Amino acid sequence: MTGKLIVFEGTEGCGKTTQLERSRQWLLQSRWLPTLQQKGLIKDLVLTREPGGTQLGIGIRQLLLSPTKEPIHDRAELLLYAADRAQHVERFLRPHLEENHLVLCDRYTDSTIAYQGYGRGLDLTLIDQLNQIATRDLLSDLTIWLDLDVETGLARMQQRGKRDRIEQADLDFHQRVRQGFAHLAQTEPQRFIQVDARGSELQVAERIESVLSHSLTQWFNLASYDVDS
Ligand code: T5A
Repeated sequence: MTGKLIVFEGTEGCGKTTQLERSRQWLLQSRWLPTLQQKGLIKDLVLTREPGGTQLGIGIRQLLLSPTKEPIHDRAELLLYAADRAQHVERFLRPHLEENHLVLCDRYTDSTIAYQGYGRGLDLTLIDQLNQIATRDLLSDLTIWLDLDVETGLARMQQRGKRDRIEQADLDFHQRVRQGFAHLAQTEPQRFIQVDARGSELQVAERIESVLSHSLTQWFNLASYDVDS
């Protein structure tokens, strides 16, 4: 696999979708992407998300996030996220990574550990096994965890309007999810990087850019003067 998979994670309203788009713009404008392309290291940049990165996934996303009359059982929820991921890995992620793409993805396996594992309390070993089945061991190369207190994030979502089924869960649930991400940052500090998501969009973007520059330089063995930023 020659491309790189960069994932953005965090609790509700932490700003991942906003920052994913800002990172895309920065990679283009800072000349990181053109430089990597000129050197034949990367073919192109693509953006995607979970759930909902494929046609099948769009349907699954609807099932998962729309408020329902019949409560969705926690194990059914877990399996729906796994089904979305299996399709996404085989139909989108692997093909793009095999063709040398830089892939920016809004959520991936760590969300299942945090939400279904820490949030819902499902067995973490079972979740690891399911993630392995769904991904055939495709891990992210880098995960950027935008860490924000859950009250601020939920208030942002409230301001934006109607909240989806998972956002409607109680505050304790979201606190446990944040603890799940904190645990991942402690246990996998090379792959799972905590970024302070407080402050303005610009301030957060600059923190992310510094993490991205560091990883890209390492992966592609570049010196800073190689990139005309
Ligand atoms: N899920 C997902 C699981 O339970 N298990 C899994 O395995 C997976 C893959 C997915 C849901 O599914 C769950 C997690 C989620 O509940 P989603 O689309 O990822 O759904 O849902 P959200 O996390 O809710 O994503 P959103 O796009 O809705 O929110 P973001 O990405 O956190 O935040 P963003 O960028 O949209 O910003 C939210 C608001 O804040 C403002 C923005 O303008 C926007 O209004 N904002 C800021 N305001 C002030 N200062 C800043 N720095 C700001 N940055 C953004």
